[in-house]
Amino acid sequence: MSTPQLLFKNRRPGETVFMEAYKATGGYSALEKALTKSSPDEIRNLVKESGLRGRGGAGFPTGVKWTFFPSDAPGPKYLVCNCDEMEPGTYKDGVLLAADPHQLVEGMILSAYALQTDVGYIFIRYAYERQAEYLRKAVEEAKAAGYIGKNILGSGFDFELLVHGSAGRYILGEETALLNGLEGQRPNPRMKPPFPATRGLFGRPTTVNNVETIANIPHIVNGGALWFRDLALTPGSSGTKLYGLSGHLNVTECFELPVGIPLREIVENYGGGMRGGRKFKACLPGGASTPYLTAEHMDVALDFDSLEKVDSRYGTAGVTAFDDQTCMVAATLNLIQFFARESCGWCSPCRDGLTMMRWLLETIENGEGTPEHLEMLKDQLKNISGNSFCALAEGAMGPVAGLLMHFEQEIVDHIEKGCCPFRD
Ligand code: L3W
Ligand code: SF4
Repeated sequence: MSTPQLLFKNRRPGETVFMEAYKATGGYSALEKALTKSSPDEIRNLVKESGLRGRGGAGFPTGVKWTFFPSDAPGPKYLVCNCDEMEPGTYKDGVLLAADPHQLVEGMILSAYALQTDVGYIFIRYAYERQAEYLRKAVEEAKAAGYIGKNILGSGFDFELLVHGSAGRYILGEETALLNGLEGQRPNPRMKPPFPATRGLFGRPTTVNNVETIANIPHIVNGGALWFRDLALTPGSSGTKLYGLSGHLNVTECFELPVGIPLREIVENYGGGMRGGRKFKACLPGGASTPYLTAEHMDVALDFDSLEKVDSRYGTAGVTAFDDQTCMVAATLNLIQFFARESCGWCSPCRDGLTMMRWLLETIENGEGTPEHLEMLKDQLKNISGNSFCALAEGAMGPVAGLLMHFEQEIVDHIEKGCCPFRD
């Protein structure tokens, strides 16, 4: 049975859907329905009952997050969409926005109505110039149609939506660094608590949600909570998910598939198997900060709970696959080089710990490692885990933990042979 296409309903290769085509397939019907028939409380309850969990990596239940937002508090309050997608192996939001930007715009207006806030920002990755241009056009079209502005559809609800470009560093995707960036400050992460829900942009209550999360809201309003839950394949999960495939697969595309689909289906059916007829060795299931899965995990369901049970994470569902000729030390080094470069330098477990980790992995990969280096790698993993100021360093430990959990023997082989066993 094929998966119902919600988010990719209007996706056509090389095309972008704007107002006329978006409306022709039911676009803005959820907004019209909500603003004329439902109270903000009813929309908030619907999202809670739908079981929607954040699609940006952490999987926090969206409806629960919205209950933290003090909708009745006087003064300015903000809704911010995190579109600073820069996690290696994660590109789903970029694909979604290149195909159908109005989905996010409609989702932002609906979410703002549910939260009762009158200003929204879409904070978009520096490199997503094309998507930013499409979004700005979609916002202008929505204004012209009376969906953004004063007294929207005669409901008395006002909403202003702004598109703001990011500065091009990974840390800006961390929600509090993003808020500093949006304020024009240096994007260091902020201490949590207070969470943005109580003290966010310009010190005011703010909800930060991912693009895919918000794009799901019009579909939940139209289809209902139960329908949305039933789209997932595993109990306790809900909805579809955008799976961005990359690495050594024959097909490296982005697919909309149910939450809970087994890894085997992703690799063998959608990914078309491994390139060159090689064997599957491992994958990052949800972006660069999630621990590896191996061939033993082929029948594991890809959802938040199932992946935690095997000591990994669902993350962003950006699945990067590695074949049996991949050196997992080199693959992990590549990721740590990225995280070490992108560290904001604010706290020493990350700034110094990732630098040390990069050096240890380089030493082992170059065949200069000793058993002491392996012990130091394990020590660094312990020292960094749970001790960094924000989630960047914690996330960077995902692949290192996976390396030690599943491929420690490969490290030992490097040390014993005095070279990388995968290099000629
Ligand atoms: C109010 C409480 N709000 C939690 C909110 C919090 C946030 C959300 C989740 O990291 C992960 C990271 C990456 N009162 C609250 C509360 N909240 N308790 O809930 O919070 P948290 O801290 O669990 O996660 P986070 O800091 O948002 C995100 C991982 O995602 N990841 C990253 C991908 C990066 C990108 C990118 O390119 N930008 O997508 C992938 O796996 O490692 O662990 O809103 O405020 N009591
Ligand atoms: Fe900065 Fe890294 Fe510390 Fe986060 S963990 S505050 S990115 S130094």
